[in-house]
Amino acid sequence: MNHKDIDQLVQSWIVDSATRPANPRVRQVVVRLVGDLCKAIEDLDIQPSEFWKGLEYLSAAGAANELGLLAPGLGLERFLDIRADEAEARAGLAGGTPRTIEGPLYVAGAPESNGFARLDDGTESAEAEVLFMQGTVYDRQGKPLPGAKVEVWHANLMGNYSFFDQTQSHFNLRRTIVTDAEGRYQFRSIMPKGYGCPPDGSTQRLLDQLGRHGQRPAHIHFFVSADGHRKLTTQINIDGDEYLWDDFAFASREGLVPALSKVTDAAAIANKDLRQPYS
Ligand code: MBD
Ligand code: FE
Repeated sequence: MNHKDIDQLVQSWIVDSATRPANPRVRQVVVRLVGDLCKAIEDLDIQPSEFWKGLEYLSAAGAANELGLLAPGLGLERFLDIRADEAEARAGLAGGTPRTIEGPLYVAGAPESNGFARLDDGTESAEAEVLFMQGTVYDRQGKPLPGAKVEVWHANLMGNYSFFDQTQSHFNLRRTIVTDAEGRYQFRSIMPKGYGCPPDGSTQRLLDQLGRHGQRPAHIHFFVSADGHRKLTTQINIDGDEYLWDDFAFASREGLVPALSKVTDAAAIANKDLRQPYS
């Protein structure tokens, strides 16, 4: 069947047969998606057995709560960000720290503190490298922004996130830091390891069929928000990670790989108050 006939068929089924008030936006989106799916079935000669296999796949992915992992793995979440960048550029609002994807592992309600927080609960201190990070939140005019909320979350040494990994304490490696009078935040944590999709999960099963891995480089997530300002969703990547520019979720961007400085000298560590590093 040609595409025009498919469009007519879908129109007759979904639009013309409506006898009750409809949600126009939902109808518009559904008509488009069903039409596109029928065209793909036609063009690719998708067999009924393949169609049902696809439905079973999506059901299993949903039942395992993996749709939020599948979306970034297929580049869909990154695509939303590309569009958001384009919209900002059109509005003349480009600039500042680049955005990147949120991913499926944020949890609201992390403990809040002013200026500084320690993120880790200490359970991996024996094996982990200590990590300090500091920064300043600026408004669009480049003025430091006191009282901004910096929400931070990242994985542990196993690449796992608290709550999703029930072996971790609640809100381990998750904090909200309110910027100080100079717009600054700082935190102490552990150097995270990269995340890998559950090896037997739905997302990895599909990635295997595509010949792709399911790894992310080590990274730290941020929401930055303040009244009267747009919210920034972003991440930083840890430089040197083997997956730095080979992220299964396509979240790596220029400008989101900060310079690291490694402090190994015991005396320097002992003498330096790493919580007050501003000059
Ligand atoms: C993650 O930790 C993540 O940040 C994304 C985007 C997808 C899967 C796991
Ligand atoms: Fe993550």
